[in-house]
Amino acid sequence: MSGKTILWVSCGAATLGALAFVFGQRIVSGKSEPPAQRILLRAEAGKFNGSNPTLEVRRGVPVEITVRNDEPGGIPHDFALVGLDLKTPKALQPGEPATLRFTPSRPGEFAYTCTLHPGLMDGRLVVRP
Ligand SMILES: [Cu+2]
Repeated sequence: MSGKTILWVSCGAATLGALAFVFGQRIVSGKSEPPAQRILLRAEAGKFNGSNPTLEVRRGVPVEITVRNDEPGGIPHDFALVGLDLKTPKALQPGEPATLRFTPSRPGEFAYTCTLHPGLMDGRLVVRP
């Protein structure tokens, strides 16, 4: 496989991951309530969604991040948004989900991680203005 092909394959996988997982918007009936920005992160094979994707959300719009441990073999994971002081209440055992809800009040970039596997499950959350 040439270097060019490898690059194309990894770009394709990253794009698919971003499309599949970053935005799942819910339609609500009331005009005053903005739709929540819903994100599903599956912890599997020591990564979130296969590639620790950059998550993009908008300031002032509620966010729901559901983290599910899909790791076979009894390895626990958690999820923390560094700098936003948000974390799953405990380590998640295989098959266990947890949902974090918050409304970002300022734009910026924040690191996310699994505190049990630092350096392996690290990514970024970007809050757009
Ligand atoms: Cu982990």
